[in-house]
Amino acid sequence: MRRFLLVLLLAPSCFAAPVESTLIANIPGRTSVNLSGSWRVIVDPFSNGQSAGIFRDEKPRSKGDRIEYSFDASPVMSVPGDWNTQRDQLMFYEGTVWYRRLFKYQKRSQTRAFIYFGAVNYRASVYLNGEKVGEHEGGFTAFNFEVTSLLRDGENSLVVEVNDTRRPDGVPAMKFDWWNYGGITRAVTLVEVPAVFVQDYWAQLARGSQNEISGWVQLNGAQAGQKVNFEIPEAGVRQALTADAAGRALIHVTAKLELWSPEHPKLYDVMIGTGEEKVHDQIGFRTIEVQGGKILLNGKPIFLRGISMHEEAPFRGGRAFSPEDAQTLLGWVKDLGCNFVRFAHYPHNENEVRLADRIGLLVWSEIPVYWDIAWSNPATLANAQAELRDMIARDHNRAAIALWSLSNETPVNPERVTFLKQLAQEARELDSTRLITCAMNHVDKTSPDLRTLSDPLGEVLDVLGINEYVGWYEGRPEDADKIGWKSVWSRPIIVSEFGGGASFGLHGDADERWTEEYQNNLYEHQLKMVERIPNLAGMTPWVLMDFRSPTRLLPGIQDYRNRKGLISDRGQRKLAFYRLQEFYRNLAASERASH
Ligand code: GCB
Repeated sequence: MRRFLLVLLLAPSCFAAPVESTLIANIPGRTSVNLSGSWRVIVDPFSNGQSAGIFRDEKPRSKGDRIEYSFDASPVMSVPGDWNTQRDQLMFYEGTVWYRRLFKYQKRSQTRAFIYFGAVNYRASVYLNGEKVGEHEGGFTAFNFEVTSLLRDGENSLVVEVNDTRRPDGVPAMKFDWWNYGGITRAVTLVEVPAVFVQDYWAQLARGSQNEISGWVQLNGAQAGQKVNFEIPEAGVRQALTADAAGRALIHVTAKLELWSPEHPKLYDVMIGTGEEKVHDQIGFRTIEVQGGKILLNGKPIFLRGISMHEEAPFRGGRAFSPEDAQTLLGWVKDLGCNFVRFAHYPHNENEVRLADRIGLLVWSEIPVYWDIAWSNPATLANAQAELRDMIARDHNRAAIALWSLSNETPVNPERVTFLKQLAQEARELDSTRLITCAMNHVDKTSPDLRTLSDPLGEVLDVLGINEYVGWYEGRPEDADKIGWKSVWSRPIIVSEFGGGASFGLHGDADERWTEEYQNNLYEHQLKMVERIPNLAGMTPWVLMDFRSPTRLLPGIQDYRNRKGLISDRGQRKLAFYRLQEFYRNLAASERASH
């Protein structure tokens, strides 16, 4: 009894211990059945479906049977896709929606099957043929469950209960400046693998080296001694590896490689295979490190010409998920003259990250530890740890990813510092090759014209992100001319946000809020100020495109949209777009001239 009590008392810290990711890497490179398309949905505002047994997906067997739901008689919705923008009535809806997809399957011996979800916002409970398969919390990370033994020959019913109610212990919690798009927002896939399969792998340059690839392959279902091949044919790499009892085989190989960079986004075809399976991926190799106040890419200082963006679809609105959405959004980023993009404020879909790899954009990827969350709650920490782990697990082979960001604009208090320090340590344990950052917004106003960054969090970060809104939330754009900046940490700084709102097509004087001229003038003054920040290594102004937010209430101007976009949600470019474009193009030209 005593021992039991002790276990209970210790439970919170046990709960917070990191757990290995179970994600299957590289879904695009696997044999799979796409379960996207039309799903039947039942909107369940009072979450009555559990007691009604909706997950069983039953039909009355006789005319006297009482079954108070019917998927067959319910309307359909597209998956992937949020529910808010698929039905007018659901624009402001937060709650439960049940989804069902029927699919045919033919079982084969020696084949295992997993259901993989790109993302479901925010909680998902998954059932196959009436049996519970698993649960997941967190709206922007992928997850998978093995369903081999639950699959039937013939028709199968996959039911997902989705709930996007905001929660005080959630990540993010109760308040955030973006739309709480609910639903199965990324693709659903039935992945087929052999009994022993390549679950994950890691192949990147060892920290500080330009020719040593180090990493591992993680097999699932393997015995010690299982052979795995690791090949990069174009670089002449061919290694036969042997897995240990945990199914892990270590990669360590030297090769002469063309290094990946935004100007030369070289990707190699990499093959990882056992006798039964060959997994192909396209991987780039580069180093990213910090030296004093500089960020070095492949050993040379780089200035990160960036922009922040949400994962919101241009033109049609709603969550972006498709390769076409990614093409449009990142096409604009490229056109702006960027070599860098901040995926705010949560891990974006894999199409975006893979496209960044192909077209040469370095990426800041972030977990939604945003504003205030329950810093002292062990369950919240465990959830943030899981989101961090799964963000890293999905994208750790992408050369584009330069920075993992742990948080955005969090209040300075001891519980928050403890929480984020723990995440920083874990991020480093999970990935020693990338830089760790946070977007911070607390500065000491030592004198009216001097801002000092002294947030204690700075101590554990490689790169300091600063969000500042001089000229918008604070004073007038001209105030930027006299403001100087200091940091107590001699680390590279990225101005991770600055900006101001403008309604596309609204013109007026430069001192008239909401006009394109005001926004343009703000960029004019901000660009001069940020250049004076010591150790400035890059910037990602706020924000590429106008986006929906429930906190933006001004009729006629905002209409529930944050208007700080350089481009409207209809794709129209505002004056400030051209101002920043000119600034970035000049910067790039002078860098080329000095090389
Ligand atoms: C911020 C937040 C961002 C908001 C932005 C704004 O500081 O990081 O999520 O959308 O300001 O527009 O106020």
